[in-house]
Amino acid sequence: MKIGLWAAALIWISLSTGVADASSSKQPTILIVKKIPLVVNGKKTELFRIEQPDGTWGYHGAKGEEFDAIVKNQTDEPTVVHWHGLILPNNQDGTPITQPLIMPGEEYHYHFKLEQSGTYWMHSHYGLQIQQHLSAPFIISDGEETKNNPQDVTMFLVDFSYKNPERILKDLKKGMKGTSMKMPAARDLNDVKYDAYLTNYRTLEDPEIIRVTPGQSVRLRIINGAAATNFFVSTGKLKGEVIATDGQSVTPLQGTEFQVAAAQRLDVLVNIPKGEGVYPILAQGEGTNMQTGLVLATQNMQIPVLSEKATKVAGALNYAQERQYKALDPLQIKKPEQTLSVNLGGDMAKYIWMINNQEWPNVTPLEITPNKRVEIVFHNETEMAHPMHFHGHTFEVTEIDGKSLKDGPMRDTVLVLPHSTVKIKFDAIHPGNWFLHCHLVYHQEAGMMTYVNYKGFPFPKSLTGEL
Ligand SMILES: [Cu+2]
Repeated sequence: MKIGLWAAALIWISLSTGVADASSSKQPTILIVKKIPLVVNGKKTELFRIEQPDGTWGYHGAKGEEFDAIVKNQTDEPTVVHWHGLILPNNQDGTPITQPLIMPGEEYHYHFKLEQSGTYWMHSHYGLQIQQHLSAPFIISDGEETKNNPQDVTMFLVDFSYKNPERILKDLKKGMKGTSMKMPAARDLNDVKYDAYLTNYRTLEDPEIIRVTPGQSVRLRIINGAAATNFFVSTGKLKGEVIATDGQSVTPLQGTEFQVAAAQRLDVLVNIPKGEGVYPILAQGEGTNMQTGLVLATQNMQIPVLSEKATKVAGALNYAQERQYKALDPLQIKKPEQTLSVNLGGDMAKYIWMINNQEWPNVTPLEITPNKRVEIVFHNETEMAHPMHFHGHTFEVTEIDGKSLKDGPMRDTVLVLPHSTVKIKFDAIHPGNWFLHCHLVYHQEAGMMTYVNYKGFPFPKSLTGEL
């Protein structure tokens, strides 16, 4: 009897440690923020990188899983890492209004459930660090991908300058327009004259080569992580099919050239034809002849020399594609119960950018009522396009310049062209204080940022002086 109890106790102990092991065996993922040396077109430089201890760049998870990660700041600057496009509790958003900064040598623990699937990204929400690649992919699978088993290829686009970003901003404020001395043109596509564009940290001089199989399909997860550049992405000889905008499924839209504004993502399916072949996927900055990209190639193909200069200068992004996207899972039909006006203004000569005539951080938050259908009307009074990002929500693009879209795309970042009006709607079901800002980092830093406060939710401590 005694032995029996003893044995039972042993069994119970081993069972309970077993259970304890199971729950604690999944250690938090470590995401290290560090600086890495890099050679861009023959010249040494340094950029940030976010990677796991085994070198995995960014994060790959599955819908429904817990994201449990410790961000370790191994740089000599404060930072804070934002999970762009994710639905999450407000205190997990990774911004200076939702948490303290992560100081050099310190770490911060994030923990939330992955509610969505699709292509997202992470990036610094502090200063101009996004210009120096403090960013990485955040890919969430939903299990459906395996159906047709497309090969997954991430294409992370950034703009690059050897110049320090603080210097770039100073020069912009002096009216120097990047490295050239010309005065601002009436309508401007680019504030900054970049030295290169990178795809997955590489230029076209030494692009990433992805080996593909004839007859196989490839899912390009295109992430525009640029600080201040909108891109046209060309699939060249391959017919492409957009299947998601900002991680949200759309009715497949076919084409070979796709627009992707700063901070937006596009998932594009391409089919590799039978037989051997080389298929460069190129991204050209609007208003420039500069391009970047990667190369899909079958096993035995040699890679041709690719030029960083396109044959002609690209024009400006427009609404042609935006009007065609149809969300597969739009919001339920409901009249807006609250409408917010968001006027985008500024003074190009002084390089001041504003929302409703206010410059961050001197802003009155936009207040919304919980559980209401909310509409935001963006009106751009300036000569530049602004990719407007709203944190912690996905919204439906419902109207462009007075023309309504039926089942418009679901997004977290919408491009608002000069002198145009764009309407979006969403359900106010994620209480908190959520940033709303232009994703061109120099506009954001020069004032074009505010936040949305859910009525009754305490204001950010970092703004009320309590932190
Ligand atoms: Cu802007």
